[in-house]
Amino acid sequence: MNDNSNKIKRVSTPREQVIATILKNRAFAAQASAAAFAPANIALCKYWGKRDESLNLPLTASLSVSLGELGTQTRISLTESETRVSLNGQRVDKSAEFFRRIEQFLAQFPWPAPYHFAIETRNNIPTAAGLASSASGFAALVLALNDLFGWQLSGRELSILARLGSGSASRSIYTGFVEWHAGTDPAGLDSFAEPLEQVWPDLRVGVLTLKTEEKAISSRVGMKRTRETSVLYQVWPDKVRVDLQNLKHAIQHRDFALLGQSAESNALAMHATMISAWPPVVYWLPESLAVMQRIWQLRNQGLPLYFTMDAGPNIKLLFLQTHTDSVQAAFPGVQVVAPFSAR
Ligand code: 2P0
Repeated sequence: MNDNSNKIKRVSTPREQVIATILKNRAFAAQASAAAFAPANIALCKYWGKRDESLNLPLTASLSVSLGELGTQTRISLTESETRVSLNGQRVDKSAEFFRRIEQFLAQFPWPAPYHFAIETRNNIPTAAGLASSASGFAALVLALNDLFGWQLSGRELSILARLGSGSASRSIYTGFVEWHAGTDPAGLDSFAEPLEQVWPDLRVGVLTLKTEEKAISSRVGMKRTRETSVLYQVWPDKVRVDLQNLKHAIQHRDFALLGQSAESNALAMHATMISAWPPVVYWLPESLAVMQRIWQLRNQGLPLYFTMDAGPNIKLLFLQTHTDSVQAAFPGVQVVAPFSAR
């Protein structure tokens, strides 16, 4: 072993360089504690596939709607001793994946001294059930850090930091309809989310939780495998381009049929790319398909009801406020969310 080995300065990673760029000239004087909420978000046009894995840079743009009061509340403070994390009131073991992801994320910041944190995080959505809890989790953490240190970062900077924790977290910095621009910069300084100005007070999202256990294949692994092995993935960017354009048109003109069809078709196309990956990535359960078939049946009978799905078996229904009773009658367990109602 070379005696000089421990004197060689470690080369900073691309992530550390991006974080250092964003935090250049920012002070690190912490207040006692800070807390922030970030909403979960459901993509109407999905993020599926990265052009850069180390920076969570997507191959395509995506567009989401946030889930109102469903999301993550995080309180953070500095501690003298080691970093502690609690999730929903339970201390998280240091060896747990949840702890390690937070610890690794924080380790990339240019702290002036070895800081330790006490982090209390609460999700009111099932963790890792395909309901985007890592998105609201990293967004809430970044918002809380910004508050703790008084950095006063812009929305764009917050979105980039959150993206480094989890891609979809870039969108959870905002409420309402949010577009995440793919960007072309190798460092990803142009890959951030922005809110759309339009609101749609009558829009409803119905969360149908069919399974709350952790999934066998993480989205990170699933999207990498899909990009590398699925022949259908080649047409995914074209599909996204069309759906994104139609979704924006639908939002602008409150054309619900166009919104529903674009979102449902986008989700099914994403799942088609996964199913054709090798080994196949299949998140559907028999119950998922049964729900889809019921939705198609109801729609044939005249109910304007559509759905979207993420990297899990759960289904999110899309409908308008006026059809809430019919949807609840058909799906008694549904949790109805009004993304644009006042909090
Ligand atoms: C989305 N998903 O747009 C898509 C649809 C899942 C299916 O964003 O590796 O947890 O942390 O960037 O953000 C889930 O992916 O992945 C996701 P990483 P992330 O909501």
